[in-house]
Amino acid sequence: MKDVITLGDAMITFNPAVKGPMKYVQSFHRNVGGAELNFAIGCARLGLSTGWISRLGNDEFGRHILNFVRGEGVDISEVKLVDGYPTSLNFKEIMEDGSGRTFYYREKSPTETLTVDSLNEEYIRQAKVLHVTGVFAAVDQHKNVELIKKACSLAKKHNVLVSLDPNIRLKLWSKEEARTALTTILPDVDVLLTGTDEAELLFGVTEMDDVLAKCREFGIRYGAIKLGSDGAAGFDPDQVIHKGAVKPRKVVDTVGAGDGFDAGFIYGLLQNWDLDKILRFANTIGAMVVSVSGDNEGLPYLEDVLVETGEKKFIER
Ligand code: KDG
Repeated sequence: MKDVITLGDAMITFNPAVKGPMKYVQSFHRNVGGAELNFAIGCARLGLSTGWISRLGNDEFGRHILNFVRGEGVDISEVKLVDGYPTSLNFKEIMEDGSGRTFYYREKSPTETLTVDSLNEEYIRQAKVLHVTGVFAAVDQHKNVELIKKACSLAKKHNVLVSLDPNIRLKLWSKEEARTALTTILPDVDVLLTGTDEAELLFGVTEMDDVLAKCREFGIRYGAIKLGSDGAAGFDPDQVIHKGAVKPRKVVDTVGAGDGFDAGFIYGLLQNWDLDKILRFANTIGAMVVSVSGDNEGLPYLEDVLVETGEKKFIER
């Protein structure tokens, strides 16, 4: 039995060795990225049993990602290496303030070979949570939206909680395409973990109360609106709470912070923590992620988060 499963695209992420405009960067560090994969790694590091459904190119980069994910303790029994589709690449530009841009080379993603028929119902049935995001939906819109909808409907059939992070990447699709596609997924969503811009794009409203009303309309029971340096507002069936941000030691690279937040939120939900504690935990993880370079390198182990929140004493080993 898995606590959490997710499905998505991954890529080799080339992190710049120096900050500043990419056209002047001479060398890069080869790492791994992908929103859903970052989430899976975050969950696994916290101690959740986690599975990732994907396809990678049958090439050296694909094998590197597979080994990396296996090493993180994420179940890869639903990942295959496929011929004819090179593993996707992503070059990152990071500016001095930690903000950045991404340059994708993922026109023909190996996940194009992941079809509705390849979904393993049993794998979904045995999980507690299925996490999906708009990144995967956007990579191969027409097919992947159907695929995600099918995965969600199997999850609902077997009482598996569905969580969605819209994670809208406007390099991959237009606002209109994102809204239309993600709205068709919303009726199956139990947990929504979103940014403010994304909530506005999805629901056409900006005020928190209106966003929450929309969530309730769709039957979304839990969730959070990620407010960046203002923390997050969370809701459950009984309450809405705003929790201020945890100050990062240093903002080095903001990519992946939202995925880390999501992992923390789902972890807390599975522990039956109260909303206040969940938000504090998730915010702490977000702050830890931004203080390290890389999409998932800053994702903490459970013990590290507890040291950060002061619940555990740091023991030097
Ligand atoms: O959420 C972080 C991701 O955006 C990053 O790892 C790369 O999946 C990625 C993407 O498509 O941008």
